[in-house]
Amino acid sequence: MAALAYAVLHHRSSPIDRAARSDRRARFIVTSLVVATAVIIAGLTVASFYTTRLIDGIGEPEMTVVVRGEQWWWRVTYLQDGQSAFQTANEIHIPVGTRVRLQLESADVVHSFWVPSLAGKQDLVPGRTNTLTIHADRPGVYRGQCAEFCGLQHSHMALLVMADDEASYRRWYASQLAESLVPDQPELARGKAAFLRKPCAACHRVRGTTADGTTGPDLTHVGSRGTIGAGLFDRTRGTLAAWIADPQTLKPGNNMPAVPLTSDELRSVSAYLESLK
Ligand code: HEC
Ligand SMILES: [Cu+2]
Repeated sequence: MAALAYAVLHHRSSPIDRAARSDRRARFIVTSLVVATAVIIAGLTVASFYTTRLIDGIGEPEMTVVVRGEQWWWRVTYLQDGQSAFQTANEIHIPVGTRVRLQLESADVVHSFWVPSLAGKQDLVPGRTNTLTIHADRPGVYRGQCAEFCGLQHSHMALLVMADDEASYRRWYASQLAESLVPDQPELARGKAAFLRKPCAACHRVRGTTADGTTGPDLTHVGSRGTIGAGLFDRTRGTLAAWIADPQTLKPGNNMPAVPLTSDELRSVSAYLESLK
């Protein structure tokens, strides 16, 4: 704008300029358009500044959740006294009306946390911690999406923020804090044994068992999640089986290889995971 103003005021005169200058109407139009543009842009800048402040400055956060972007899912860690209390994936439960600070990190490339109904975008940058404070006035499920192209399955990197009323949030928190359910049926016990015998346990943690891998999502309470594969499917026994049988066709390039299982193992492992409420 400054350069334009300089050019308008200090131009060298030429026959065309002189003709234009004599045309007061043209001059009036140019001037008013320049002024109008400047006023509009300045107005938007001020509005954007105060809106951002309003979103960020909703007060001191009352709790912190660590969200780590991974290709292509969200690792969510709840803290207690600064230590990890439990982990979940792709679904962040928050108590309604509470200011929650998200500590945003990345395991690999730049991702961007974006839940349009709750806050603006914030990048997750490897080697750096960014923060974003969110706050839901009404209970409900708020859908989010990675907003920075982060590789092949970027579009399958969705997340859900579930804003629960205080009582349901407390119930959910207590259930997540608990160790995994002990199978009470032969099929589930077979599923658990197969899960622990196969490479699954090297990548996934199921607290209360010997499975202690951290490459993939924590599955201690995978049966309590609404979705799997970062919003790819609703979580049912069928989608769990489909995912385990062939993750590379359903989400090509993702970091879970297909592990060969017999049909009985596939059935019982899916039933076992489904039972992990
Ligand atoms: C080499 C590591 C690795 C192995 C082995 C592995 N997984 Fe995974 N698993 C992953 C990763 C990484 C994801 C996340 C993929 C994504 O959403 O992009 C995942 C996702 C999942 C999910 C979806 C969880 C959710 O909340 O979205 C389930 C269920 C699952 N794995 C079960 C299994 C089972 C059962 C086995 C063994 C038959 C197994 N995995 C073997 C790495 C692994
Ligand atoms: Cu991403």
